[in-house]
Amino acid sequence: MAHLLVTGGAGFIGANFVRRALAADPGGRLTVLDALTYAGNRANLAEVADRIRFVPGDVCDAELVDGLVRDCDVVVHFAAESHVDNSLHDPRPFLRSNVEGTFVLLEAVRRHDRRLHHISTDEVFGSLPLHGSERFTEDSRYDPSSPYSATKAAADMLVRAWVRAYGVRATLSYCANNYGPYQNVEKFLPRQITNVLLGRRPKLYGTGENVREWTHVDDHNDAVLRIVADGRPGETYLIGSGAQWSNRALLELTLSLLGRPVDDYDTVPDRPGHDLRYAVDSGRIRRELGWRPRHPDLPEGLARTIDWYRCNEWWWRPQKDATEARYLAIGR
Ligand code: NAD
Ligand code: TDX
Repeated sequence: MAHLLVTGGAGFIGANFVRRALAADPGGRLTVLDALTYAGNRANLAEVADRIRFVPGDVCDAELVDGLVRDCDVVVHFAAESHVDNSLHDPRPFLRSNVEGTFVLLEAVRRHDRRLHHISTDEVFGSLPLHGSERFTEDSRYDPSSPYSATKAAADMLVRAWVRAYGVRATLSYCANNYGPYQNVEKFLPRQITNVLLGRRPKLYGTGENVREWTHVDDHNDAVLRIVADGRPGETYLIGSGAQWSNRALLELTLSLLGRPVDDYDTVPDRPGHDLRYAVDSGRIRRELGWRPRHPDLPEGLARTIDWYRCNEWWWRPQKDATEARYLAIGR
C-alpha cells in the first residue's frame, strides 16, 4: 500500500488521522513530520508509536521535507498554526507555517511528482449571514476574516496555482469545525469542558449567537481517507456533518451533559471580526465519494468527548494554566 507522509500528525486532527489510517490499512507505512509546537504532542500517537516513523521537524525545512517527500507516495498536509485567537494576537507564526510551509511542501511534491492532499478550512470563505439557509460551496468566494483564515486561504491559492502551473496532483478539502478527543484546550469545546471539570465557569464570546457546523474528527478523517483513495486531482471537497449549533446552545448542551445549570457561564468580550455563521454544502463528497458522517448525532458525540476529557486529565491538565493565562492577557 501507499507510504503516507502526514504533516502535523502530532496535532488534534492529524493524530486522529494517523490512528484511522493505520486501522484502515494495518500493514501501511506511515511517516509523521511534526514540529511539536505547543499544539503538537507525541503522547497523541503513543498507541501507534511502534507502527510509524516519527520525524520531529518543521515543514519550512526544505532539505528535510525534500527527503521525506521523495521517500513517500502521498503527502497529507495537516501542519498549520490553527487557532484564530492566537493569530489575532501574533500573526507571524501563521504566515511562516501555513504559507511558507505549504510552499516548501509544494516544491517538494513538484520535484518528486508525489500526490498531495491539502487540508484547508471553511473559514477561508468568511462569514455567512446569521439567519439564513445559505451554505458555502466549492465555488464560494474567498473572504477570510482573520490572520489564520487569510494564511489558510493563501496556502490554498498556492496549491491551486501549483496544480495549474505545474500539474501537481493535489486535492483540497475544507472541513467545518471538528470536535473529539485530543483537541487542544484552547478550542471552544475543550476549553469549556475542562473549565467545568475544574469547577470554573465557561467563557462565551459576545452574544453567543454565532453558529458553527460541528463534525466529529473521525468523520473528517474518513472523508480525507476517501479523497486520498479516490479523489480527483485538482478537485476540491467540502466536508461537514450538517449539525449547525449556535455557541450558546452548544454551551448549554455541554453544561447539561456535565450536570451543571445551563446558565452557569460568563460572557466575555467578543472576538474581533468574529464570523457569524459557517455551514458547508458537502453534497459533492457525499455523491462522488459516497462519504457520510458516521457520528451525525452531536449530543451523543459530545457526551463521548466529555467522557474522554474526564478520563484523560493527565493529557490536558499540563496545558490548561498556560492556555488560560494567554486568554487572560487578551481579555477573553
Ligand atoms: P492543531 O493545532 O491541533 O495541530 C497542528 C499540528 O501541526 C501540531 O501538531 C503542530 O505541532 C504542527 N505544526 C504546526 N506548525 C508546524 C510546522 N511549521 N512544521 C511542522 N509541524 C507543524 O490543529 P488541528 O486542529 O489538528 O488542525 C489540523 C489542520 O486542519 C490545520 O491545517 C487546520 O487549519 C485544519 N482544520 C482544522 C479544523 C478544526 O476544527 N480544528 C477544521 C478544519 C480544518
Ligand atoms: O472560549 C471560547 N468561547 C467562545 O465563545 C472560545 C475558545 C471560542 N468561542 C467561540 C468562537 C467561535 O465562534 O466558539 C466558536 C468556536 O471557536 P474555536 O474553537 O476557536 O473555532 P473557530 O474559530 O470556529 O475555528 C475552528 O474551526 C475551523 C478551528 O479552530 C479552525 O482551525 C478551523 O479551521
